[in-house]
Amino acid sequence: MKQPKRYLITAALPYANGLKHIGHLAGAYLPADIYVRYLRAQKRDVVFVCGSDEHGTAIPIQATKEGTTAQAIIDKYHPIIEQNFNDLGISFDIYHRTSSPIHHETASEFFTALNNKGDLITKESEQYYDEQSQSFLADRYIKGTCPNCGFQAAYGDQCESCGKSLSPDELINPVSTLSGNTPVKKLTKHWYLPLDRHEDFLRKWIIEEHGNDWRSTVVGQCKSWIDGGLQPRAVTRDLDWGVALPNDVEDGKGKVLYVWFDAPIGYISATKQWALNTGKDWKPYWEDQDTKLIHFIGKDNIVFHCIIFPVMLQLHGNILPTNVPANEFMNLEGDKMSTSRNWKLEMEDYINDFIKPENGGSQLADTLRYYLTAIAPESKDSEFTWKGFQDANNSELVSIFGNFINRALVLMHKLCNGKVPPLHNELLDELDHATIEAIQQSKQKVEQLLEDYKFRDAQFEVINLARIGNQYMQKKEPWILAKQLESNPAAQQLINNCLHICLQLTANLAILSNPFLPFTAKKICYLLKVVDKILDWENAGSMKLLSVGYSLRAPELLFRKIEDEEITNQIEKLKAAAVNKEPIVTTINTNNTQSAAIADTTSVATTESTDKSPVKPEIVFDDFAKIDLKVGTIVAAEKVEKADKLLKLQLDLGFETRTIVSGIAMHFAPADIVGKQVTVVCNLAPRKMRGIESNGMILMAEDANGKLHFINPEDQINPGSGVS
Ligand code: B3M
Ligand code: ZN
Repeated sequence: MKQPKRYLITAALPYANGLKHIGHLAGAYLPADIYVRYLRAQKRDVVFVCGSDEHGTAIPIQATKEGTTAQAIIDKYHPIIEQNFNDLGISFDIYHRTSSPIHHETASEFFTALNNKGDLITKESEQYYDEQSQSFLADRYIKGTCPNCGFQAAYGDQCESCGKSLSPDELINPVSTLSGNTPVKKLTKHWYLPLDRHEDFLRKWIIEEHGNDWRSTVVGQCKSWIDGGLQPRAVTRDLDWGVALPNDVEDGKGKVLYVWFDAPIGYISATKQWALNTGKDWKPYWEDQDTKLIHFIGKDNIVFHCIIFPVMLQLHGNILPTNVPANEFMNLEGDKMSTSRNWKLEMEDYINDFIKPENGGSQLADTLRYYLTAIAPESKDSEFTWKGFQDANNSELVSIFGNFINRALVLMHKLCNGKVPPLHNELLDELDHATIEAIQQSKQKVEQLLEDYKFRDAQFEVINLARIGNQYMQKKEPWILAKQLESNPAAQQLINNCLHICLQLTANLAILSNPFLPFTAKKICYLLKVVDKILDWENAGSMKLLSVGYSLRAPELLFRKIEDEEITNQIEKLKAAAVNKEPIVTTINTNNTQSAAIADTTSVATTESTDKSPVKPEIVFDDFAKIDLKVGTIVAAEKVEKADKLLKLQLDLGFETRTIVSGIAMHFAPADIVGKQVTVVCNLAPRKMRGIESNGMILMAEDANGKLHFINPEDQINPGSGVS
């Protein structure tokens, strides 16, 4: 196979609107990093770019939630995310920002180039406009009733209750989240990328050229997009946050590029910045056909990387991606990972709980890398469980990989004077030969799997070599041979052979594991007293990595055991932090408009976030007065089938008894709460949960550990009494 001249590897640019979780890590960054580390070890010319995606409505929306500005949000999250990646060994050559001037310039020029060539079309259309805040409303700023399921707080682009994608026009009773008013329709002009013009090109390029070498999940998704007929796609927005349209564009004032137009261009601007930093030329990476461009992403980004961006690249005269090895999703303990429901493990949390020096140090970064790769969702969704994490660590990394290397070093110190023993070729038996052969063949196997983006299988081959080493040592039993030394001095030669092979195998493990477990590989080099240069891929398979007579360091444990208690704590923490799906009342505050209280299922304060102000933004009395609070008595409670977290309650409100579904099942047994009084939000819009209509919400206090407590009148009072 002919090698390309250079590689450009990208990993999806994470939105700088919050911390990222291990689903993100497993989806894009970790496989990309493994691939890049492998290419670097191969001495290939490779650049690995990534950075924060700092535009789109996600950023100002988060700013509203945190009561601050969009700029403050990106300035807060960009460095944290970058540091988190670094702590987990993700080795970008540059972690850039789309808010940088070089990116704004690059994206703006890209737009101009396409626009001037007639590759974009313009259309006028009526869009929702908020007269009070005098702005057009992005999809996320409009809420209304979902036409599909009746959920009353669906967004203009998606219903979070039934998952259906929507357009703002489909919402029943749309409301602007900026003012709480009904928006009006107003004419506006936008620029579109006419994807329909490029169907033939896409079909040929994806289905014919790459139908066999790209993942079937990726090709399948593209095919269904193309078969469904491609539509012109708007690439501009009426928004005040993003890359402004160039000044000379007629009617472009007040408009910005759609975030999905500018974000992938972020790969190009990041490459430019990298080139500036290193004195290199960025152009061949995006213009020379002999560059292999690989986008690592999660499956929700496929259409952007396989259809929209390639069309843009093609029109702009850039190279196209060689492959887009998108991953499916990783679930967590039986449920989809979700930021809004706080059902996730953030990189930051893992780092604090496991990687901080007092908790285990960088080796524990490798443990996470190992487990995430072992369960990588390469062809279908997979599942992270804490038990699985513990097992992978304890029974594979500790018992197989770490144990083998540790025993090899201990025995070498004990039986060979702390030096690499010689190999007595004439005494090698079948098992020795088979083991040497396994070492030599591992390189080829791991290499082929990595070239095919099969990271899960590739890592399996590495651990398998350690397993072979373990079995080999177990069969050779050098410690038994040692006991025979007095009666049979020739036994020393057999001991030498065994440990020589085990030590060469150890050095090979360092090379082969390096892309996956970089901290471990480094530590093995330290123990073997060899320089990192040994990790060059071409050295894999060699039986001459350690010279005879070379003295090695005393062993140190590579991995520590993960205790049951740590696992139980993590599971408890996860459950305590999870947000039930019940609507809660949040206040959305905007700079120049009056606040409006609206039901929101996503903007929920989590028990753990330390980054929020202790008090929500100020509201006026009228806002508070809209909420009808009454005391209710729980007269019946039962579990909701197939929903761990939900209880179905009957609340006596004096004037009526009504059903409320509440996410408190993890905290209270139904029998224990019947008869108790609670405060009820009575005028919250009804909402269906698991097929049961919930008519209101009960209020509870939540302590720092996520435990819920009743807040009720000191003495029983008449149900239906007002709370104010
Ligand atoms: N920020 C979406 C995401 O994080 C988006 C990726 C951009 S890649 C150019 O899923
Ligand atoms: Zn719906």
